[in-house]
Amino acid sequence: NILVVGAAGQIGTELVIALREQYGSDRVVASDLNPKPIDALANGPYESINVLDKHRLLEVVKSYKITEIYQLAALLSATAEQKPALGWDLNMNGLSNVLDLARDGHIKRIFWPSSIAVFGPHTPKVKTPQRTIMEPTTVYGITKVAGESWCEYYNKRYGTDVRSVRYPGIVGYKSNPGGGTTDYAVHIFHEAIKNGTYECFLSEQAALPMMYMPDAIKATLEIMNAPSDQIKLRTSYNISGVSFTPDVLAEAIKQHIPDFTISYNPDYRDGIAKSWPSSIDDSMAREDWGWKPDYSLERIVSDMLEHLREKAV
Ligand code: VAH
Repeated sequence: NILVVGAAGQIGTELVIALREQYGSDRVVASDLNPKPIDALANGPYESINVLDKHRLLEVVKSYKITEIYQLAALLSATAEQKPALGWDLNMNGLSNVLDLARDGHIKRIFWPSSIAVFGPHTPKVKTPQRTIMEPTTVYGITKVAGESWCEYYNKRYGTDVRSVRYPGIVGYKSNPGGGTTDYAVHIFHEAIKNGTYECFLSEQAALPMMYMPDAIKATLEIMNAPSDQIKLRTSYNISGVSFTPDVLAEAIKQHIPDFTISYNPDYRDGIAKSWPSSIDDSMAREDWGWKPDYSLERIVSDMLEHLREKAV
């Protein structure tokens, strides 16, 4: 059976939905800090877990006969800058607790998300290669670089079958983002529909690698279902979807909502965005396990607006 830790997060929620569709609701246990599940997680087993509590983790693994864990509990880039110590503790020790379950033979396979946040101001920004200068300047990015090497160490030393992708910013309509620098790319759609205008916390030229949630979920399930010998990288794979700046996204929205307006009021998150790449080279993921994205920016915008308008009525 499968356990998703951090299931109430932006990606976790949609992963649970996709995994329950694929394997049946009863085989996918959703977990997060809150005692009760959010609505989207209520159609199957749910347990309250703090990923820092290794005894609680083992208790749930045993009672549900868990063989695979998706470890998504973490502080994202913006929040971790506000709480550096918690960011380090949760992001590193949460990962360690799950890796130790595999090392000790309690589970067989782990998915752990890395991020384009592993890259920093000295990394080549365009078509950032799989192997290059890292030097992240955020707490979140530091924990992701360390986490990637930690995963590779567990794989090499203990044979731990842990797999990982470096998510770009993710855009989706079934869940809300929580504390990321790329969250503007979700908020803008809600504001465009509700108020016809959006004040962006990044500057208009802040180009970032982004991906539609269906592509992110596809990549996650593909890397987890690939035969182990195809997973040549046990740090984390670059994956990419689209890249855009806030003003390009705003223009694409205006094709559907002509009088939509955007204004810019950059805050500290603009500095984080400027330290990250603008586009990613994902050729190794394509070669090793057949990755390729389906969604263009135009399709993302029309699909987001269509679904959010339905929800808004
Ligand atoms: C964040 N959405 O903004 C996350 C992600 C690449 C961005 O890591 O922190």
